[in-house]
Formats: sequence, C-alpha cells, structure tokens
Amino acid sequence: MVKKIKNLKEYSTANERFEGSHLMCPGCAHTIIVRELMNCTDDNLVIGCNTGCLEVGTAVYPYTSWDTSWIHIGFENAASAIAGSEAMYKTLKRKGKLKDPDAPVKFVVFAGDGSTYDIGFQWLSGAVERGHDFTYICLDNEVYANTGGQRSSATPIGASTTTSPAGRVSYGEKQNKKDLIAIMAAHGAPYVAQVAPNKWKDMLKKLQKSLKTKGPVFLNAMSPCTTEWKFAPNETIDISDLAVDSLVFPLFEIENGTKLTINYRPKNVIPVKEYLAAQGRFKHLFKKGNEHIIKEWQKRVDQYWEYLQRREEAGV
Ligand SMILES: Cc1ncc(C[n+]2csc(CCOP(=O)(O)OP(=O)(O)O)c2C)c(N)n1
Ligand code: SF4
Ligand SMILES: [Mg+2]
Repeated sequence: MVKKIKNLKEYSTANERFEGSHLMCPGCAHTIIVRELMNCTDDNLVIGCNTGCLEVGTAVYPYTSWDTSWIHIGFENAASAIAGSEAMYKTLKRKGKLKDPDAPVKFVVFAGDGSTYDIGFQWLSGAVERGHDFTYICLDNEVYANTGGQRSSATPIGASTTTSPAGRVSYGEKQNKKDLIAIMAAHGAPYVAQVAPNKWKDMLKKLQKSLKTKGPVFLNAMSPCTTEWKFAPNETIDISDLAVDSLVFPLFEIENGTKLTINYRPKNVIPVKEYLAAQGRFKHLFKKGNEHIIKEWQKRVDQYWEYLQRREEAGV
C-alpha cells in the first residue's frame, strides 16, 4: 500500500527501510532516491541491484543497509534477475505455495546508467517487452562512477571523464546523451518518467504511481554525483535545481508509449551555461575556443523542450 505523506518533515522521519551508516559519498543523490522509494510504500519489496556505487557502498559483507529482500546480481542483468523473481513469485502463488499469498509484493531494480544505457540494455529491453511487472529505476549520474568515472552513453557532450578527458586537443565527451527515456517509451511500457531529487513531491507521486502500475515501469532518475561532476557535497540539491530549471533535465512522463505530460514548467528558465558553470566536469567549456559547445548545448535543450511540448499538445 502506498503511504499517505503530508509534508517533507513527515516524509523524512518515516520508518526507514534503507539504513544509514553506508559507504556512499556524503551528498550522493543515489541514496536520496533510494530512500524516497523505500519510504513511499509499506508493501514488501524485492529489490535487484547490480554492481555500481549503490551496491558496493551499501552491502559490504557482513553488513547491509537494506531492510528488504535484496538481490545482488552481475552488472549486465539486473532486469533479468528481477524478471525471474517476479515470474517465480507468480508461479509460487499460482501453485498455492506462498505463506501469505495476499501480501502485496513489489519488484524494483536500482541500476546505474552504465549498466542501464549500455551494458544491461538488452536485458532491460527484453524484460520490458515481455511485460514483467516491475519498476526499473536508473540512477543516472552520467558516468561509470564506481570504477573511476569512465564515460557512458548517458554522458553529455563536453563532459570531461577519465575516458573522454578534456585537454589541449579535446573538449571532452564528443557524443550527445542517448535519449533512453524515448527508447523505453517506444517499447510501449505502461509508464516511463523522469524524476529528480530536488522535486521530491513530483518524485514521490511518480514512485507511487509506478508501484501501482501493472506491468513494466521505467524511471530515469537524475542523480548528481559530487565526485565525478565535481561540486561540493552540500550542493546536490542546488545542482538538481539548476538542471531542471535550465531544462537540461526536463520532468515529464509518458503513458502507454504515447501520452506525454510535462510535469514541471520552470517559471524562470535559466540559461544552460549556469548549470554547466556549477560543475568542475564542464569548467574547460568556459575557456576560449569551446564557446560553440555551450551554444550547441543551449540549442539542443531548446529543441528538446519544443519537441516535448509538441508531443504533449499532439497527445502522441
Ligand atoms: C560485466 C561487468 N563489466 C564491468 C564491471 C565493472 N564495473 C563495476 S561497477 C562499474 C561502473 C558502474 O557504473 P554505473 O552503472 O553507471 O553505476 P554508478 O557506479 O555510476 O552508480 C563497472 C564498469 C563489472 N562488474 N561487470
Ligand atoms: S562516486 Fe558519485 S555516485 Fe558514487 S557514491 Fe560517490 S557521489 Fe555517489
Ligand atoms: Mg553511473
């Protein structure tokens, strides 16, 4: 059952099923997003987690932060592990082998962008296409953080990473970020959406809606990474504000592959360069000769916002 939550205070003092004393960096947004999911429901949860910062930092044997059923699985196949668990649960239920067959159980994956956009993509695609009943949450910090900050296909153009370093001959990452949310919507999944940790009410609504939805759900959660994006640990929410208010990370949802709704329209849209200037990974873009990348960023963000509005208006 979803919990009725009135305000942030009540929310932040809710019973914890995700314990502190883990080894995540101070200011890491992964933990904000995980806590929000685990505090938004009283249902039993089966959580699949593949290798990445979240798994490595919260489950150091013999300790764990997870007061739920929790599966650690290889980097590439979190989606298959949760799909298999859900299929097994349905079979046990059908055969009358569950002690409490009426207890609600939800199946959830937390996985990084490296595993979701790149290495585990075909398994995610298959699980969604087969229609398993689960919620997949991509913790999108736009980099392979746990192994030292290599670029992934979620890394945006111009970011300096260890495998796309900026320097005398390069402005950093050359590719534009993959539009994974559109790809997941194109699977016809009943619900896909973008969430960000600064917009906690929007995120709460979407998490609760996801858990209520029958069938596969994909959420792309912006997860600012203090270490790889290079900002101070107390600036996580400020950086998220800059991302959603500059429309670099627009908040929207798509139902049944078609119906697109924009969930947040900033009153004052701020220039993309303010978002870029707040992070060390983009600092070289402000050097002479790299101005065109900032211009290109702004153009792409404007075009994508127009595209979202057109889709919303057209209802497809
Ligand atoms: C098949 C496989 N390839 C590579 C690795 C090494 N590896 C472990 S964690 C990781 C990076 C994870 O990046 P991401 O999924 O974005 O999660 P983050 O740590 O950024 O949250 C890599 C490359 C692995 N464990 N298994
Ligand atoms: S490196 Fe980034 S994603 Fe990993 S724990 Fe630290 S802040 Fe979180
Ligand atoms: Mg990552």
